[in-house]
Amino acid sequence: MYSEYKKILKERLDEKRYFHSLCVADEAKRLAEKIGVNTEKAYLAGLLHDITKNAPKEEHLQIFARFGIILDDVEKNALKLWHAISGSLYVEHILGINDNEIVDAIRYHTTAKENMSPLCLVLYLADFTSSDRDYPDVDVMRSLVDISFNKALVYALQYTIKDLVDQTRAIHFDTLKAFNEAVYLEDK
Ligand code: DGI
Ligand code: FE
Ligand code: FE
Repeated sequence: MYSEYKKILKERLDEKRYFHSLCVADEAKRLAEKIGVNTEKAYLAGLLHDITKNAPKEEHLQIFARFGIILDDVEKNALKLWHAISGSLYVEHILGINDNEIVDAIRYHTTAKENMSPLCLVLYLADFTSSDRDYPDVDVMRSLVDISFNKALVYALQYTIKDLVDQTRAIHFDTLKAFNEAVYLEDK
């Protein structure tokens, strides 16, 4: 399925990132089934979510200029956040995928945000639990996602925020707002 997109991804991504994209697509489909989200959309969002991950800095900047994107201070200083923005623009305007939910899920797959759509949440979590992932707490994340998406969201954001603090890197407001909202929901 989606052989045209896979061909483009193969050209744009290194082998590891291409494999990661296939794994996230499969995981997004699996998670989508659990909560009644359109599985084809979830697969496609997973497949394309890192499409600009291996792009050089200049290509991100070109895309931002072309579509009038102005980065905020945190984004300016965090190159790792750029591929979510440029990737969503690439998917919408260059691949011509006219699906707001898919474009939005890709846009926020790195920071998450407040009030995420079910598809957005599925993609955010699938990026943490895909079969290629191998970080110290991956087993905890995988068991949490089978219990409660919100518990898994709290854990993923907690893990990300702790890690950023340890590395003395700035935390995006979308990340913080997503964390606060997920925590409030757990406390209810
Ligand atoms: O692209 P992937 O590696 O599959 O995963 P991703 O898109 O979730 O990117 C993960 C990276 O993004 C990781 O190095 C941490 C970084 N990141 C996530 N949220 C924030 C952030 N970096 C900063 N500076 N601030 C954030 O809020
Ligand atoms: Fe990413
Ligand atoms: Fe990813």
